[in-house]
Parts: sequence; structure tokens; C-alpha cells
Amino acid sequence: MKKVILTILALVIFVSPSLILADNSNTIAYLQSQTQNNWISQALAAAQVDNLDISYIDYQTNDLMAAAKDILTLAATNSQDGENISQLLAVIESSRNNGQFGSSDLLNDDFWAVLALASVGNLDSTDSVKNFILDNQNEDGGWSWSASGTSDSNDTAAAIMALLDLSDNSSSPEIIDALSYLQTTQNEDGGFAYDSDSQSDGASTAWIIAALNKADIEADSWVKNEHNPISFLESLRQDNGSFLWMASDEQGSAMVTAYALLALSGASYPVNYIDIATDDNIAAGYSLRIEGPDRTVCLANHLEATTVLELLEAGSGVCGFEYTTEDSAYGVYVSSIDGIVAEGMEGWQYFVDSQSGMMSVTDYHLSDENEVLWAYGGFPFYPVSLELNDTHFDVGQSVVASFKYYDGDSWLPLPEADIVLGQDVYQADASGQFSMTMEADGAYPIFSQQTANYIRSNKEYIIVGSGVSQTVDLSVNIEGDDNGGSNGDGSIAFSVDRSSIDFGTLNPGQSSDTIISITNTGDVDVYIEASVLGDAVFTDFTSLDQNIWQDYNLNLSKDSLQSVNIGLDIPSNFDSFGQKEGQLIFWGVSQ
Ligand SMILES: [Ca+2]
Repeated sequence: MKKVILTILALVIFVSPSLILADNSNTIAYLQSQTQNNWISQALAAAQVDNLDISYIDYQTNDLMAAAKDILTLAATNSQDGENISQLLAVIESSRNNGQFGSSDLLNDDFWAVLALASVGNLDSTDSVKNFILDNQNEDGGWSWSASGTSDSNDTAAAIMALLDLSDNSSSPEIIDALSYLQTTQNEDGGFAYDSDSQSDGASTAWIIAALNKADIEADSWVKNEHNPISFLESLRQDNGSFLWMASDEQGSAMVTAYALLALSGASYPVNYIDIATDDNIAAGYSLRIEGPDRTVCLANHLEATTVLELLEAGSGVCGFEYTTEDSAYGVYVSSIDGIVAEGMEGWQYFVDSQSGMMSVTDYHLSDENEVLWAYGGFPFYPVSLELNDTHFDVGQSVVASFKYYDGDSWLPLPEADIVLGQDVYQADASGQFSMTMEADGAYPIFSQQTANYIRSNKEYIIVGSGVSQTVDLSVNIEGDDNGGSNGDGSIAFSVDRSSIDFGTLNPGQSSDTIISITNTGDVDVYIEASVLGDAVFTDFTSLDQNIWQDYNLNLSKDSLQSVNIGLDIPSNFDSFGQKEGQLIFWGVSQ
């Protein structure tokens, strides 16, 4: 099995507003004069302003955080637009991954997904994401934006608001711990900073007030040195109604003003709850999994389609593959997917709910949340299912996996299947059972390998320990790779000389560059690619060696070193201000 390693760099930036127009009217008028966005709309709604302009909402977005903020905005404005809300909800639901939302390295996407689901009545208070959030509460009672980071006030406030929608109340132990953490970070001026060592800022203070509002705690009762969060925030209010981010700033910030208006209106997130829970098309749609000979080509849920072929078309948009069809005496059939072409006795076969598809892809009409599986192989060819005794384990506990295949009539034990667990291969016993004592914290993918007659099983993730390691993303990266199947004995390793990059404060229109070095420390040549996760400012505007990061790759021979120029260019019309975080992941495979 090919060995894959990766390195993750944390990216941080503060994007500051460039020029705020002078305006001497009150805070509401000031915000109405700004380019409207989710935060401003929620603030104006919290201040009881009607007829808001939310035309900026992109209902076609596939971005989890964008969808969450849009849903919160639609709920805040009492939207009746069930169809568009359902579409955005599908983005959130389809990002569910292993008991949490989006990247398992990120926590802020979970907080906002929870708040968005709650705002439209689509959150079950026993949702498994609650365990994920609680598992990632730091010892000091706070939360970071990431699964491994140190606590910050903003994400702790967001976590509190999310937990209060997940059956917690202000006397739940985790909420008490979180509030204690926040209170210990209160500065002498009554305000709060992003982290515990910095000067108070308006944004952080407003978020804490919003969390206190939701926990039914009077913010002005948190007195420090005769100041309180409300008095600190008010001290940042300018004549034109705007609020400063820091007391030393010369101009107010639209973002901070939005946060401040919401907080001082006594509101929190979500600003408002609407109910579209009875809308049954939220969970509708179909699942698609495509298993190629060497790798999984596509995993997608909640796709809209009528026929098997339409579902393939919908999946091609989500997963980014191409396919071809041909006509035959038996109707339309699929001759290639993602460049893998039918040849000889092997080709693409489809299964609906594990049952082999016996008719043309244009004739098979889907119903009842069907799951469609495509696989490339000959005959006979059987779908394989993997079941686990649990998905969360402590070190020393045993995972028990059961592998079965469907012969068209019933599920039978799959004897002696090759099992991939983490980066190692094992074998199940004669009755399709496999067990293993887990000895180290981490997240481990598990599935059975594809063979001549058995399709690769569904892939599940085993979480060991309280934290969630970056291995989940590692696995995702393996899946997206064109598997070379190297069996070399050499060890593959590389190092990166920085663990985080702080681009500092940038205005729209500005850019920043930094250089890092990658060293091949193993004993084989390595092929390296990169991924960027996190805030859209990074996923959209990061360059590596002057190219978009998606195009970056590097062949790094043994014992050699290569520098990489990392650039961030903020467009002049960029208007999402505040602290941004992301991750740059380098992953390498042996050549
Ligand atoms: Ca997450």
C-alpha cells in the first residue's frame, strides 16, 4: 500500500475594512449605508429593521459556512422561502462527516452549522455533533476554531450559543466552565480580546455579550474594575454610529458595528427561529458512490435526480468527474467514468440499494432515498458492506468490524477480505469478522479492498481518544489521488519548516507573501501536492509559487529541499472583515 504523509500549517489573517464612509446618522443608518452582508442583515433584523436587502445571498453555494450564514440571515428576516432554505440546508446536511460537519479539524463550521439548523427548526437536540463539540472543549473551558487549537473568546461564545440550541442551558456544567473561562479573560476595561493576552476589541466583546444574552445573563453584571462589557462596547461608538474594532483605531468597522448592534439589541445567534421542519424535501435526494478499480471516485448525498443517469450527471457536478454514455440494443449504458473506460469483460455496473441494476440507466427511475453504487469490474460482482461495533473508542478498546456481501438475494459473510485500517492492511477471518485493539489516538479510515468479485466496501472512520487527528483529511486526500499502488519498501517523509503563517492585517486590495521550505527527510523521492481548507479568503485567494494552489505540485528527490512562495491576494472589493483562519496541507506520496 502506498504511503501518504501530510503536514498542516495554520493560516491566520486579519482582514480590516479599508475605508468606512463618514456618516453622522445613527448606527442603523450607518449599517444601512454599508454593502449589505449576512452579519449586517442579522444585526439590522435584531434591531427590528424591516425590508432588508438580502439580494447578496447565493442560493447555489456549496460552501458550508456560507450556507450556514445565509440560513441564519433568512431566519432572521422571517423568510418564507422554504425552497431556497431547503437547498441551503442540503449543503449543510451533505457536509455531515463522522458525527460532525465539514472538516473534522475545524470546530467553527460545527458551531455555525448547529446555529443554522436550529434557526429553521431542523436541529435534533440529541444530534451527535454535540458530542463532537463537547469532546473538543479545552481544559480551560473554552474552544478554539480548530480541533487542536487554544481557546479563544469568539469561538467559545459561538460554542456556547450552539450548545444552548443542543439541549444545554446556562447551568449545564460545560456552559458554566465556558462562562468561567470567558470571565477570567475579561480585561480591566470591561471588554474582551480574541485571546487572553491581547487588548479588548469591539468584535470579541460584542460576541461575548451575544452569548451572555442567550444564556440569560445580564452582560453589565460582569463588572471588572468598575467597567463591564456593555460600557466597553459603548466606549467604541463613534459620532457616525459606527463602532471601532480597537480603541486605538481611527475609524469604525462595519463588521464590528454589525456585531455591536446585534449584541446591544439584546440578541444572539440565531437572531430568530422559524419552522420549516415539516418540509419533507430536506432529507430527500439520493446518495451516489462510485468505486473505481483503485480508488473511490465520488461520494455524494442529497442529489436531485429522476433516473440513474441523471444522478450520475448530478454527481459529476459535485465530484468533478466526466463520464461518457453509449447506445446499445439494450438502451443507454455508461462506457466511462473519470477516464476509466469499459474494456473486455470489465465495465461500469450500477446497483440501487445493493441490487444490481437490470435496466438502462435512462429507464431506471429512482424512489425513496435510493442509494446508487457504481463500480468497475466483471461478473459476478458483489456490493460489500462494513459495519462497526462503534465509531468512538478509548485507547485499549477493540474495534470489531463485520464485512458482508450481497449476492442479489441476501447478505452473506465475506470471508478473509483484505481490510485497510489507517495505513495498514489486515485480513478478516473466515466469517467476515475483524477486530483490533486500538493503541494510539487518532482517526483511522477502515474499508475492505476491491477484488475481482467484491466491490470496495463503504469507508467508515474510527476515532480513538478524545481528540480528532488530522488523519481524516489525510484519508480524504488519499481518495482524491490517482493511486499508483506503490509497494516500495523505502520510508517516505518530509518536513516543513513552519507550523503556522500569520499574514497579519491586510486591507482589501493588499497582498502578502511568505516563503517556507519543504525538505525530503525520507529515503525515497516524494511527489507533493497541496490543499487549502478553512475560510474562503484562503481557499479562494491563496497562491503557491504564483499559481493557484490547486495547480501546485512538487517532485522532491531524496535529501533535497525546495522553497515555496505562499501568497495571499485580497481583492479590492473583498468585504468580509475580521479574523480569518485556514489550513494549508501538504501531502506527499512515494513516486
Ligand atoms: Ca467541523
